Amino acid sequence: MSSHNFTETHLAKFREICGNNNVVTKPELMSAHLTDWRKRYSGNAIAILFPENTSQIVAIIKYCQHQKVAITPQGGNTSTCGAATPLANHTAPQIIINLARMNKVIEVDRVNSSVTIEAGCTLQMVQEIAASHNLYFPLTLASQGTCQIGGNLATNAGGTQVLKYGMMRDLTLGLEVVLPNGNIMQNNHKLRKNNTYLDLKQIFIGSEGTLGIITRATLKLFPLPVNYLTFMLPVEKLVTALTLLEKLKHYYLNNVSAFEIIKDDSQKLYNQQFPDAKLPFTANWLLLAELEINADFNLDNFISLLESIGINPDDVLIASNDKQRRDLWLIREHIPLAEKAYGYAVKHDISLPLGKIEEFLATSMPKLRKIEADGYFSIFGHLGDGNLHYNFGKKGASLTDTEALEEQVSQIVYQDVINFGGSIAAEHGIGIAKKQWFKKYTPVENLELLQTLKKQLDPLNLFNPSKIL
Ligand code: FAD
Ligand code: S2G
Ligand code: ZN
Repeated sequence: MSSHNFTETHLAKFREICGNNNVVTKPELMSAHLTDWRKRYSGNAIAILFPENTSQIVAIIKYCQHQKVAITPQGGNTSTCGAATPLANHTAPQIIINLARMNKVIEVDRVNSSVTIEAGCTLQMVQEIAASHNLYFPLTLASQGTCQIGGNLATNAGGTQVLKYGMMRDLTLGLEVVLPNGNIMQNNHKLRKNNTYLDLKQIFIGSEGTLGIITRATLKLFPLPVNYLTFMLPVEKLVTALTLLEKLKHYYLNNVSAFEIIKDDSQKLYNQQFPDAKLPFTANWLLLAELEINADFNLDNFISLLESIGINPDDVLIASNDKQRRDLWLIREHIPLAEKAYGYAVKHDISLPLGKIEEFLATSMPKLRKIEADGYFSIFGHLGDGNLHYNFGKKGASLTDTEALEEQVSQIVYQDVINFGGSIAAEHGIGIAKKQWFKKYTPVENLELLQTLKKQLDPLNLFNPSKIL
């Protein structure tokens, strides 16, 4: 049979399983799903499937196993490392399975402080559902309107509230996963304690679509914060910010919920791309931090804490109402958008022990400057977690320029990160973008164990083939 007929046979089967209107083949409807958010990677697929329930996914996967059709699971397609993009001219036929039509909220259990949802719910939907029950789901990403909980789980997403609430891994109680052999891994409980041997859900959190499809989850909910103290502060040296962080954590314990920084070059890009939304001030670093506070918060104590480490309270911009608080957060959320609007950059999502960050920057920046004298350093991110988005761009570089730069720059950055005991992938995952560096810097024993696990679960290598490993 010709490959065209094979395709027609596959499509007919997929339509039979999940209905005509849930099998998309029109190029104009497929295109947005075939390239990544940064427009760095693109691939092809014979169709995009939007199954409506777990049993349809089981039937699709069993058929794909039998016919050796590769599968790229997809959520909101906001991956920044090409993890949700099918490969270009892959030998076997491939499909995308997008969970968008599996977006039911199954249960909000107030007493248990948990919510059970289908994986296709967007992060924003879960945040809103929690708030409607006067509860809080703390995962906060600038992509929250689009990204799905399934993708957040498969990438173990982080974001701006990790400092207090942890990453997706820490926010999850239970998971339902359809395995590559079509079996359903039942682990979708709502218990905070369930110590029955290995915690299977943790194998799939961060698996980036390579070990099966996450179809349901039960997530932790938290008390809705009563109020916030949100402030922006210009700092010359990161050590000032880190000293402040230590003081705040000591005094306010676990209520320091966000601690973000923005470097001067990122501020310039922001001012250039969003001229009418001017920054309140510019400095070597801008710190945007937030405390969760309640009625007994005393502003004078906060001011004297600042003064105790030599910070002039007049330099601090404190949000006096919710609108000002939102405006400060919008600045932070728009930094990646400003970068994207400006052009391509060699991007890194790295983490380091907090005490090593300044030394790392002092070591790596001069080397990069040597490669590209007028390159810009757009550095921003989650300082409280030691997680920097460390992006190096050449003014107005094209994609090919950037790709040429990438090899040299990333080699320097990642080697220095490793030398300082850091990670080359703090929260975004590996995908395609970091595959070579992941292989280079992961101990061979670990790689062998990961490959054994992958081969056991997906012997035909049909799930997100050629990503990560
Ligand atoms: P997709 O991009 O669709 O897929 C991501 C990976 O998950 C792929 O490997 C895919 O195969 C797999 N996958 C998707 N759904 C499933 C499923 N149901 N079962 C199994 N595998 C699945 N990330 C952070 O961690 N912190 C941030 O602060 C942050 N900020 C961002 C800001 C912007 C503006 C953008 C564009 C992205 C940002 N991201 C951030 C990256 C991205 O939003 C996250 O990685 C997010 O979790 C991806 O979710 P998604 O639904 O878009 O997944
Ligand atoms: C963030 C966004 C993705 C990027 O805003 O914290 O994770 O552009 C990033 O690096
Ligand atoms: Zn981030």
